[in-house]
Amino acid sequence: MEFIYSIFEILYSQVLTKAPLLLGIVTMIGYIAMRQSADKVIAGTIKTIVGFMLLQQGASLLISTFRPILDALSTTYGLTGTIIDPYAGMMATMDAMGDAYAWVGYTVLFALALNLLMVMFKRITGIRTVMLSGHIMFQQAGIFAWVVYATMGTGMVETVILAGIVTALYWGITTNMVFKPTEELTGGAGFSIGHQQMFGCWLASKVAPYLGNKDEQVDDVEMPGWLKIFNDNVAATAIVMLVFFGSIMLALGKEQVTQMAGSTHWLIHIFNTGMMFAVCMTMIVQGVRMFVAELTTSFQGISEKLVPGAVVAVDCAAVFGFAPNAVVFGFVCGAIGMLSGVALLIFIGSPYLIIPGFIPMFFDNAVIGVFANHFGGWRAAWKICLGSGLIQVFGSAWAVSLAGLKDGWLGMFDFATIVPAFLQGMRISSITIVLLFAGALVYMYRAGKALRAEEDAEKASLATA
Ligand code: ASC
Repeated sequence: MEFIYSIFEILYSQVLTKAPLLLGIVTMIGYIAMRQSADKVIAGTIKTIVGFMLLQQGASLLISTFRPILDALSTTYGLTGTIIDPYAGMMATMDAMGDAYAWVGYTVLFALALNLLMVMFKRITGIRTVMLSGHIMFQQAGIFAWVVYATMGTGMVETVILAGIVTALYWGITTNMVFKPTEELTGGAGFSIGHQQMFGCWLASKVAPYLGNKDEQVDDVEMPGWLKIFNDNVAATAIVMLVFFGSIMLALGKEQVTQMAGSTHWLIHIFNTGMMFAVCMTMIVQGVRMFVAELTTSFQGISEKLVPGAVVAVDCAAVFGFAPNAVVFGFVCGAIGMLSGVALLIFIGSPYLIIPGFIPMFFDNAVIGVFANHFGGWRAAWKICLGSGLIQVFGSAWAVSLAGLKDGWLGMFDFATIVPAFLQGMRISSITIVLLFAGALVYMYRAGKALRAEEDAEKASLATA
């Protein structure tokens, strides 16, 4: 048992959850199948790896620069409540579970093994996507393990098995649901989203056509006069974020900003911070373009020459390059929704107060904005993102009231919607878990049927070609 665990652990931590390496391997296999020359195979593989690493560096620089600013805002104004942030949620589960937190590692590995099994039997399960964002998998499995442990009082083996199944169903089904919309958005790049708001993105893609017009994309809006500057993505990001974070920093007061600025003048520091957002976004967009260009071509090789196989589900920032202005637009509308949500919670005297963290505020609303914009243009995007911001706050307050994790909650869209709904069900009766499994089986039955039809049609067309 120990031995199998160690082998799987190495595979998991060194290859499966190293998205750049894994995508590099996918590109390489695709190009080899297409019988490309050695230089093309090597250059394509390297550009996939470097592109994805660039995306990851941009995202982590964004988080390390902007998270402290939002945190400082709540400290300065003495807001006490539950911070919604995936890492704060992870710390809260660690504290709550104590020594039992070690079970989370087993839950991740068991859930990943189940997800891989679902894909191996994809003609039956209909699931072709594997969740591979390693840092996120721990955050999510921790929440599910805690829910099972706390509501059912189970021991290690039962907790790992039940939480592992729930986690695997969440990964497999939601990444699979969002695969088709992601394909449409990326023009067939061959990956899916494996993050924290797959249900949210799928929902946005379904609702958006009713709320706006697909032909009015954020990136295509023609601005009049000097406002034309907003048609340029770098300028638009820098200006919008300078105003947004500039206002927050001014609200912190000169003294605190001077302290944050170190040897730089506080006004220059505010200016630099606004520009920094555009720096990070440029890194992400450039990285996305680099690896998507390679992956899209090589993926044709995989699906034409080899049997269409598993699809990797990766970080949500992977779609940011497809509509950079929608990213900024979605973020701003979502942030307005979240801040209004907090004001409303205070106004109604809610016993559960939520402190918005930067990660849900930016990454969730930005990616939901990209989907909403693609399927319903800017009119759908502002409505959906305003709504998603409100939902993140209210849904998280709902989750916190049920989960008993007051110090931190994951807070991303799916964890403010489907997870509190599951928690509410579990509070009413443990039968909920049986209902969940039944629902999952129905989904897989239907998805399996659709996938078999699709694969058989593809095979038939290849045979005639
Ligand atoms: C998350 C999380 C992060 C970011 C990152 C965005 O949910 O835990 O570190 O989003 O994955 O690129």
